[in-house]
Amino acid sequence: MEIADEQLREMLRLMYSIRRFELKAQELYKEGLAQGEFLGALHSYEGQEAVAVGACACLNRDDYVLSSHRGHGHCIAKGADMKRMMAELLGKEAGISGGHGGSMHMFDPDKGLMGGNGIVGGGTPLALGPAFAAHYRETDQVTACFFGEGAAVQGVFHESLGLASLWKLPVVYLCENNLWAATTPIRDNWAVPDLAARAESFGCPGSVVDGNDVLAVYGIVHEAVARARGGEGPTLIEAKTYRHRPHCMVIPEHRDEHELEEWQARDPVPRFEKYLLEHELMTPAEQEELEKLVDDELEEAASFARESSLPEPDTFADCLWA
Ligand SMILES: Cc1ncc(C[n+]2csc(CCOP(=O)(O)OP(=O)(O)O)c2C)c(N)n1
Repeated sequence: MEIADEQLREMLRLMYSIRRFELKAQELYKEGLAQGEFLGALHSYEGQEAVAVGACACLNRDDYVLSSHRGHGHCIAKGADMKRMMAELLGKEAGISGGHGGSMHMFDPDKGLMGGNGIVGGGTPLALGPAFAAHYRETDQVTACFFGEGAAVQGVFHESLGLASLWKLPVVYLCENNLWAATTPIRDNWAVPDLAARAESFGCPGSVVDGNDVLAVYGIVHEAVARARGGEGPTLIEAKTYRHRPHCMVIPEHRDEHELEEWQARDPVPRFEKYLLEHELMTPAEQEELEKLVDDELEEAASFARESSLPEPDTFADCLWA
């Protein structure tokens, strides 16, 4: 598995972008609260960057992504415009969903982004739609479906995997196991140590990967995408990772701080940055330049979002992509 140096640096740029986007989003959220606004739930992707970036690096522009409620990272990794994403967070007209969706409902069909979802596990059956369409039309498009370990105990997840496997649909089901489903720890959620064990019952391959290692994620998803394009059907992948932030800004934190510290020491972003520097795939000056570029881009995105206007109420019934 060869990845060009340029693509490796692009992967780091996307990881920086996701991390900075989340930090800026939290800033805007608190700014809103201070002004007496309530912006609803905001699920941070901070800590999970390697999963979205490693996986989406294996996809083409016209491949599809089904995201979840924790989906900012998937959107950025699939190429969505961060200015429009930031405007969407604030419910502005220039937002990626016209200000009608907010944090959990960002869509960009031109980039294959089929949206986030407030229903836990809701993306798993929806992924069958574009996957079936690609299969029926005999295109070679693949659908990647991201969901959490909490979604993997929903009945619809099992129905979806069974059907995808039976019909050999080109889907990659990617479970981001961040050990917590809101306040429920994994030990109270799963009777199996690894989700991959369930793959056999669906009749598809399953594997486990270190979700904080972007290159490991890339490697495993690359194989799954090749299987899907080759007509061999779905693959179930479990990426073990951790979210750095509390669940969604509005539910009190229940995690042990030592657990958080332990996982922060395995932070995927500095880990990949160190890899590129040590392998001389990037100079320290290039790294600084990249960070600055992303910081500037996020400042610009935040100003764009603040300055954009709210949508007119009578546009709420419009279909944005008809
Ligand atoms: C069907 C459904 N049940 C419950 C909820 C409330 N809820 C929102 S997020 C969440 C936890 C989801 O955990 P997981 O799938 O592991 O994703 P994570 O938040 O860890 O990324 C729950 C229970 C919901 N939105 N939808």
